[in-house]
Amino acid sequence: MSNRRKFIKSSAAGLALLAAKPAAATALLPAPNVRNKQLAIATWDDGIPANQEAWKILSKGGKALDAVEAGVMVTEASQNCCVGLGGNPDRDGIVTLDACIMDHQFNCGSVAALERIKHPIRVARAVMEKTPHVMLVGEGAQQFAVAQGFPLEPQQLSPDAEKAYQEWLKKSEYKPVVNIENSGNKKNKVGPVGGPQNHDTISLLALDAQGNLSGSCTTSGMGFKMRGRVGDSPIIGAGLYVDNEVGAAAATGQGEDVIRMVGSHTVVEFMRQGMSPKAACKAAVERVAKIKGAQARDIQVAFIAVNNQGQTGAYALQKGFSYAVCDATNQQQLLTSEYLLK
Ligand code: SD4
Repeated sequence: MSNRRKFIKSSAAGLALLAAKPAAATALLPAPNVRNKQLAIATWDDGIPANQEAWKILSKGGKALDAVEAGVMVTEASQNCCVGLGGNPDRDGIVTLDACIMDHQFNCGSVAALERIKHPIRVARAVMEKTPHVMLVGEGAQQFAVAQGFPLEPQQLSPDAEKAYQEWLKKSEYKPVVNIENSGNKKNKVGPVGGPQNHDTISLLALDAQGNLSGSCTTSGMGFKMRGRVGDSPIIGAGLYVDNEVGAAAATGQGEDVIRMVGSHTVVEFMRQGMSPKAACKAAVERVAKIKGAQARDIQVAFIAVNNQGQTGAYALQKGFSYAVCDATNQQQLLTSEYLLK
């Protein structure tokens, strides 16, 4: 057999293998005591409306996977938030979106540098469910989305993003400001984008009535990034990780520094060692601080986490990180995270 035929044959077999979903081993069964203890935890103030949408599914006994997708779709579509097509563009003036999703059986899907698609999280889920791959990027991701029936939106900045971009062009200086990636901070000369909320990412983790965990993360990325730049948000293990045997975690903040220490996976591994969700988030933040040294003051990194007992927690490098937790007793809870650098 020629090498080429051998390659085609073996890669076809490989694809079939990749397409097969991981078997539901006993280890993946949820802890029995978390059944019917549904909850959602999400980053930043926008976590509240996202959690509320997720709760509509969770409270009826629906799947965590459906809840985390539906929840962040609210944020992607919101005019008051910088997540999605209303976000700031890259240096060439083009909005590029990143998103990923992961379920309780290590199934995961991701898109990066996706243009002109309103709901990247839905495309990430389609990558997970309809391809043998985990991640599609750029033009290929867009081609896949169109083939799946997602409409191409106009290549056009929102009025706020256009204003911010024109302002940014005057100096063309790339300097993300802690907690203000896309905000109306005038000192930053970035200008107001998207109204009251000032973040360009949302991550949402959910526990469903069956005791299963899932997570999602979606972003327009850092405003005025280099063309082609991809942050942590669509990287499984960095922006998001779910292991039903242990828990789930997600990140927000300076993506490069989350990727460096594989943030969300690190949080889950700390929980595996017995740490509470908050302690695990704190240990991961301490690792970021150690790696960055004096430069840690120039960035924000924050994590949220839930363990498979239904306990939640969060921790941030700097002051100013908020997160929302929603369960049967309170669907509107907005909490202020503790932080490391005082
Ligand atoms: C990124 N982690 O692209 C994202 C930015 C973010 O709130 O979280 N903003 O690096």
